[in-house]
Amino acid sequence: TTAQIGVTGLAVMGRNLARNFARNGYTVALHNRTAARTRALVEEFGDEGTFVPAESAEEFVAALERPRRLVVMVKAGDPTDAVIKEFAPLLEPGDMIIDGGNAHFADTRRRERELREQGIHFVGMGVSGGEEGALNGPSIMPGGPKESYDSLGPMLERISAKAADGTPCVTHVGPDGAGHFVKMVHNGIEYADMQLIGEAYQLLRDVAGYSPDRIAEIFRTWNTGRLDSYLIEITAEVLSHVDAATGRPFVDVVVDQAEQKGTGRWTVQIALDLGVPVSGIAEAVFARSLSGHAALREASRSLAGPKPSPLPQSEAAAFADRVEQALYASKIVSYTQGFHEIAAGSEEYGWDIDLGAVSAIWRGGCIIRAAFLDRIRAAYDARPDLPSLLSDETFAREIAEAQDDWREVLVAATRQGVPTPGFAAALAYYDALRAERLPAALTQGQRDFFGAHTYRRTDRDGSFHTLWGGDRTEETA
Ligand code: NBP
Repeated sequence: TTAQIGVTGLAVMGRNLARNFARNGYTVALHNRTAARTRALVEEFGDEGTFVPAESAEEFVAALERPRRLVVMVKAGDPTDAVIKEFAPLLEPGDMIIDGGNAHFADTRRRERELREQGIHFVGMGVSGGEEGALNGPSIMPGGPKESYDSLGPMLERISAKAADGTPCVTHVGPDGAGHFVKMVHNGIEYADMQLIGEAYQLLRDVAGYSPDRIAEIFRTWNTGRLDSYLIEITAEVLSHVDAATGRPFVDVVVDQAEQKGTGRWTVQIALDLGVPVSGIAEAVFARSLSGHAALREASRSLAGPKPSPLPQSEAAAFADRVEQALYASKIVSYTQGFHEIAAGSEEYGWDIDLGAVSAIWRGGCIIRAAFLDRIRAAYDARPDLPSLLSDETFAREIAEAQDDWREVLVAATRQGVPTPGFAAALAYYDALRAERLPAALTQGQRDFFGAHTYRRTDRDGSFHTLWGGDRTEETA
């Protein structure tokens, strides 16, 4: 039997992706460094479709129809290079290596360049949706040579998630590292979404004085409105879960130190390199790292703060409505920042990424899937050169309607000492963009004072320097 596609790396993601291909009628070659995993897959799920298990790399490659489509689902980093090194010599021009791991896009660019010399098409493919998505339909973000998408695309469209309107959640994102870049920013936005939800929860708990169970109900209600999304839905599930061992709310027995695997951090690192302000995403990454500094937090516990004073219950419901406004407005800002980063990456690397298409493929399958993404797509469809999501009339109007509540929520948070770095960073970004004048003018003056770095004037062209140490006359630089 010849297989239409092969998957090497059969841990949770690879195994489920292989099953997804097989369930959709494709013959799937299977390979894993440790052959026991390959055998286990066939034993457990062999009846789901047609699998061709292979023990050696040679056997695996020989099982694939040409041009070969070889999906790599191993741990990102050195293992990916090891696998490429093992398989590339066995492949022929026109064959494809499809890396579905969470690779750094710079690694993908390097690998694509190296393999291109050999005529091998390297497709860096972002996959989102976790193990459940891999099995039942993920959101897929493939990059690499456009021609590889001609034969690979239809297969990915079959196995991908479908948006509510039936469109497959996959598109050719752009050349070389474009797919992994977009997956990276997806994860950065996911961090921000989760942080904002976390802050909303904490405010409802500490300021509104609600129990986790009551907050779960509020999230369920929100999930029927404009915040309708996978993350809001699972938040309600987690908050209403009761720990079997203690009978307490599950959220109260979990250690409050958040972990991370690195894609959020990359989003911020790359944003710094590109000079894109992603302050909301950065605060989300920092909030996770702060939570993990156990000793520092322990040592800081006695620092002064306001006395806890939850609102009278008669005011709690109105406050919850305000939190919804703050959450929604902050979410618009996070996505504005994330899409700005994608636009900047696309510009820097010449990827020509269609931002509307990116929002469209995030509507289903992935962790940030949400009704909201339809609106973003509509905004970019209406105006592909939209300089910022905040310049879209609908989003601008919604924020205008939310902003009083957003500010009130931050006032309450500040007064009661509830940390809300995500809400606050989002509002500061919004206000900075709105500002007629920024203190950056003063910064320029300081820089010119201590370093003769020069400044520009509002009333004339050119660069200027003031003789600060002398008679303070101005000269043209
Ligand atoms: P892991 O990231 O845990 O990787 C385990 C797999 O890598 C096994 O098949 C293992 O083979 C193989 N492997 C390693 Br480790 N080193 C190898 C080497 N030197 N040569 C060959 N194979 C090697 O698996 P996962 O959680 O299924 O994730 C797979 C990829 O998908 C990762 O890049 C991950 O970042 C990405 N991803 C994961 C999720 C998720 O929700 N988990 C979501 C989206 C993307 P062995 O069996 O012989 O040890």
